[in-house]
Amino acid sequence: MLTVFSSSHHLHHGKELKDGALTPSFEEPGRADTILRRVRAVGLGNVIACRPFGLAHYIGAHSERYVRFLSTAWQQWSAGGRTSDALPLVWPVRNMRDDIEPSVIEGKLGYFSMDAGAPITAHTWNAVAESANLALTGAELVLEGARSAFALCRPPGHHAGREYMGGYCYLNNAAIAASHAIAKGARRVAVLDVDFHHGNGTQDIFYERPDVLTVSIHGDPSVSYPYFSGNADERGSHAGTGFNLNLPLAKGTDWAAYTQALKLACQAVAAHAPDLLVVSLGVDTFENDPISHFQLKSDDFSRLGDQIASIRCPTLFAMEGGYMVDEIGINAVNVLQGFEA
Ligand code: SP5
Ligand code: ZN
Repeated sequence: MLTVFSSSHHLHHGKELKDGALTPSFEEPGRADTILRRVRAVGLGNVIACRPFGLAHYIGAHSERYVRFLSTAWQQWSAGGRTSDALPLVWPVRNMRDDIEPSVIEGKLGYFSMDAGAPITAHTWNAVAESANLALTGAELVLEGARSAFALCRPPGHHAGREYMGGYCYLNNAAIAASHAIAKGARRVAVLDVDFHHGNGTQDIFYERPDVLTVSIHGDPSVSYPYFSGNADERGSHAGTGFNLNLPLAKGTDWAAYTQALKLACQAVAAHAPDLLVVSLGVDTFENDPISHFQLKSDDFSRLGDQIASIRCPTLFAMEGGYMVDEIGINAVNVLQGFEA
């Protein structure tokens, strides 16, 4: 399997609030570097650079005004001389005006975010755009006939909605890849999200569409981030009704319980008969993940890859979360090797 990688991800490492203190984000450069080392160590296949894409390729999955905000946010934030990370501090909630985009950056940050977990630094946009380009490149490789490809995306994407960032995510790499596949002639696409956290952004982007099936297995939102999305009764709306499947699981879920949900997920994907499957590959389901609460072991990730392969569909893996950096390479690549075995 080819891996698509860019060292541009080093341009981004922001800060997040942890127990009330601003500290370096769990979503850090060592994550992608560790995975790349493992890809090379096991000889998964060649590592290639991404093809050139531009802003127009991000619109569709996202709105034009959101892409404009993201690509210019640092410039506006730093114009007055600020050098610290740009972070939102106010959001439109129930009964407030969410239909008027504020004209100043302090307002825009809240308008286009779901939380304060997506810090914008001086070169964040470069890393974000390149991460999406990795997924776009991977999608093209699979559409051109490869059985599978691995987009080693960083920053991740699945919490980013049509018009918002959050949860370490800015552009939704998997959704951008899925949209590109449809634009290139795919009739149906499925996104299977196995990150510990609900793929709320991907759900948001395709919620009213029947051509892109979205399936997510994740920690029950009553006790797990992102809290406000990911319940089983969110099934899609309008023409998309029945084309979103959420499989929330309890804290402490181990492989025995996980594999049952995964079976249902794979059945739903297979029934959709997609021309392309995009896997949002988070390995924060690992037992030692510092911010998540499932109990998968490193060997379970090989089984996960094997089960995904049994769908028998051209598959793009796009990297999402996973914060136990020491073992992120083993766990992520175990999925890919399990898929190929
Ligand atoms: C892509 C992805 O996996 N995003 C996850 C975003 C999670 N954001 C909430 C993090 C909460 C961290 N709490 C730290 C507790 C440490 N004891
Ligand atoms: Zn996650």
